[in-house]
Amino acid sequence: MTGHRIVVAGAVLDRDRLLLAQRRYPPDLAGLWELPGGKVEAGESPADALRRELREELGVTIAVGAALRESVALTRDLTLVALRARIECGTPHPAEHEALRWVDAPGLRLMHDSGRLVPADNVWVPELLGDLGG
Ligand code: 9L3
Ligand code: MG
Repeated sequence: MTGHRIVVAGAVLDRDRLLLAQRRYPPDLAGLWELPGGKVEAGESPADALRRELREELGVTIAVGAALRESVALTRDLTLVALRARIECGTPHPAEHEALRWVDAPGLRLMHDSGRLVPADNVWVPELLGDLGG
């Protein structure tokens, strides 16, 4: 487990909508849409890391909720997890992403079916569609 890192992503939900963010890097992911987030630092819980990342990336304060069921092995020593979140304070603006977009269930299905999501994030789509009532 030495050197194992967790990447945490936020399923930011507002009623029947989910927030997606368009990546700028690396080149193979640029232009694709993701649940925003980043790497958990030493001494942080995944929830702490998500609060920090979404403050840095979107300028919002969030309340963290339940984890999504699936996790994804990105590499041998990098695991991706997702936590539900709700914005408590602020309006999201893309400090590090190309753009942000709120999608409802049909919008999320369209993004998935047209291959516009970051591949790792596809695993969460069925559960998120359930959350969005779709
Ligand atoms: N990643 C995949 N899906 C996501 C997030 C937030 C991150 N929803 C992958 C992309 C990078 C790695 O995790 O390979 C680290 O993410 P970041 O720190 O570049 O956002
Ligand atoms: Mg990030």
